[in-house]
Amino acid sequence: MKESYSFRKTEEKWKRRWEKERCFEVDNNSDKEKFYCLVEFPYPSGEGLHVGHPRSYTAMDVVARKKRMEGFNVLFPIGWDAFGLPAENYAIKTRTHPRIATEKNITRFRKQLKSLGLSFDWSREINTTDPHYYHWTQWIFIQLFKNGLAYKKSMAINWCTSCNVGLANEEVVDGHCERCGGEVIQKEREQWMLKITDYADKLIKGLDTVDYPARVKKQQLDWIGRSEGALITFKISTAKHFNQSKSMTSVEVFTTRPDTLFGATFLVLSPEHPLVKEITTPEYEKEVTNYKKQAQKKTSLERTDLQKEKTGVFTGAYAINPATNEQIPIWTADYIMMDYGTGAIMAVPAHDERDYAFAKRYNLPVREVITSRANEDEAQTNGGNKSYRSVYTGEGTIINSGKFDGMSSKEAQDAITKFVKGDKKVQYKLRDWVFSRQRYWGEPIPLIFCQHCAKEAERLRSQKSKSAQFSKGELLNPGWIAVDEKNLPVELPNINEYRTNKEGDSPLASVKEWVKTTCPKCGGPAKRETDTMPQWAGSSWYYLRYTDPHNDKELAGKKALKYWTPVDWYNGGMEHTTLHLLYSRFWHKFLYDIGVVPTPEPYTRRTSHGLILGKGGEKMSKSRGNVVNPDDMVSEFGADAFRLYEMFMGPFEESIPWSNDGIVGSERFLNRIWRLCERVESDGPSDEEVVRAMHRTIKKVSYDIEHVRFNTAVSALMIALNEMEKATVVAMDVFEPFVLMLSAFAPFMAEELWERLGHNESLSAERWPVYDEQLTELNMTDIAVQINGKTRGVLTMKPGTSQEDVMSAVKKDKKLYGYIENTDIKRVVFVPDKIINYVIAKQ
Ligand code: ANZ
Ligand code: ZN
Repeated sequence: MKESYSFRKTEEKWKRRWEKERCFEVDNNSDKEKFYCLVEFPYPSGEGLHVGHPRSYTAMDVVARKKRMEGFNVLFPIGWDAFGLPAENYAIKTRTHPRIATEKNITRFRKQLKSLGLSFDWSREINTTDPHYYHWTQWIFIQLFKNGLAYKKSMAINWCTSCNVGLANEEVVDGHCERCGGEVIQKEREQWMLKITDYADKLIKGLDTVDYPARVKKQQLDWIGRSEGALITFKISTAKHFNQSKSMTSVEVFTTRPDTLFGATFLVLSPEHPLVKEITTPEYEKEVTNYKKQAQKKTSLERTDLQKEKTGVFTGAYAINPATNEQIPIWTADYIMMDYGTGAIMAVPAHDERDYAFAKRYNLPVREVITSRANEDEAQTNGGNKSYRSVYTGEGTIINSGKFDGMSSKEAQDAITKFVKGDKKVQYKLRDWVFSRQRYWGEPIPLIFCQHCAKEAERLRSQKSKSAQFSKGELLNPGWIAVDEKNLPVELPNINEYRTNKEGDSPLASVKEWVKTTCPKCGGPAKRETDTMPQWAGSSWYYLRYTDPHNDKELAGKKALKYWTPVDWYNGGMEHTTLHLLYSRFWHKFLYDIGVVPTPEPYTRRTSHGLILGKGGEKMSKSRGNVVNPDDMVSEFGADAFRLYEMFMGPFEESIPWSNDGIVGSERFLNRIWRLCERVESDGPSDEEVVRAMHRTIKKVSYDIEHVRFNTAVSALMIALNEMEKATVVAMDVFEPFVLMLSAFAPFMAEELWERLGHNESLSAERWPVYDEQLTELNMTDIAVQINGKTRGVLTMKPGTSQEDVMSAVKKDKKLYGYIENTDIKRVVFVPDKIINYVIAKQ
């Protein structure tokens, strides 16, 4: 009955059976303990699946399959993050509705994923562009709006000149659009913003309660960028000379080092700071105006780069240092950004690198106000000559600061802030989330503008009265009224011109009959918001929808959320650490605060996979011609070999180049297993050695899967196969557990083998093998090595090792061999497994 393995037949057969028997569909009502295992759902692009996708999916499939066999009720869902620019750009070119292209792409992706034998619960498939889904995306937005977390703001936004779309800072890479590479300029526009900054501290604190890799936590912390400091006010001493308006009599700076205030020898304003125009004296006007124009052309990266030479110009105006009462000059320089702190700084060249470089260049005074022992020592070794070889930015003791001299710089922070009546202030790098897109293929923002209600809201707002009639958001944004929740979803109307107009309005603005509506509040004539949401919206809460995907009353039922959330294990790319992960944690925390979800964090554990690179180690891309198509791999080598190779290719978290030899190796491994099956005896036991080897394998594979070491788990299976091949008797007692473990990685072949071993049911319902700790211990014995009856050392050897083999082991041991080298051995006494005694002639 020698029959070579046909992966094609086997894969077709089991795909059909799993589907027919609904092996991987899960019930929300179960007594079993739950395990929620999540992968980042894909954007169904026109290119189809990339070999990078299955790395994450297969790994989580291995976990899901193991957990299921361990008796957990496992939720392992999949869906489509399907709003996005490629489908829209395609629509602009061809005038086909993006839905059509999207549906076609989804059909292809679905087929590809199914061919890989991933044990997703397909009954829970979701699609962010489905009105049944975005109904709830819009609903969440309305809750954010009603709670005052959404506001409209006119701002200079990043504008991609080629997509004609506003971009979030994150979507701009080196002054170019992250998606299309087009040039990005600044454009003034009204945008909906989400106040993620209100959640900055919660987002930081929550990190203590979750199991994320250290580098992921660090990236989130850096992105939020919390700084404690102070706001300090400087009077402008020259103001009275040319204008008396109150706003320009002083300037506020943000500093993290108020302890250095006595060393502040000049002020610097960002070129965009509104005061620059007002305070600049006539003789410096031309220079300042020119400088502002130059600054506009630079990206923020160019401006803040520490290596770049600092430039700036004097405004002609002066301020008073509130600590020293000295008059100090006010400059404007582009290394100061308008969107951080107050857009103005006190420059302390003695203790800040950038200020120092600036002061040296423009010959401004440097006054040292902090000293440290280390600094002094350094000066000593320099022949006592205290020159500024470097700027001392650390903590130390206050000097040159009047009554604060001698105080530690730490203490002086508060003391000096108080002395000048400054305010303590916490500052974040995190910005509010620009939530508007002037695009068609996104969720319509479910708001309506009403002139009539605008007046009423303004009136209530100016009286500062709370209103039962208007929500927080409606008072914050007079005239903007939330769509009645009963009327959700606000569906995208059908159109055939997908371009933004010249003003940069969304294509929806041209659909007059859609825009025209009535106010949900007063019934008067009103207009719909025509901006749509960014692509990040749908993915900010999708993991909640999977728990109850067909619910049309709520985003998900309370019971389902209580049972399934939080997600136990979420794997995704490092590129999503700062945006997607932060956005979804923000929405989740908000939903927790309003009582919609039962836990404060969405994901208990997060892991990240590395990229799969092209053959030479370069990024895979069409233009390099190094893209590996998973379909080709599956049809040539089979899905199991493909999966095994993706897991075996290297440490999961590292980027690894693809190699076809590697997948050939996986195929060979599978064929060896198939051949071995033929000599498996139904009655055991197998050789003791191989039984022990299998227990060790179970231990290692189980541990490695939990610890993201999929590659070493596969190599443990390979070692186990070698052991089985060497054994004289291989029976069911070792082969069955082997097949069960294999099923996590190569489920098709494992099912087929399981059937050949005489089982009728799919092995997905079987139990994950367990090991006996004692049997995992290496079976060894200690042999005492004696010289004339005196023990000189011990050798650890397998039981039953012959005298000859023990003697050659002694010879290989330098120390032991030293005792018998060049001696006259009279005889050797050997007690198997216990003692070897060399009787030598006395010298
Ligand atoms: C005086 C000072 C003295 C400062 C000193 C530092 C060292 P982080 O930690 O990033 O929050 N700063 C404030 N606003 C700025 C802006 N809009 N653009 C560029 N720089 C700005 O940094 C806070 C420090 O960065 C602030 O503290 C300020 O310089 C500068 F020995 O004030 B510091
Ligand atoms: Zn109204």
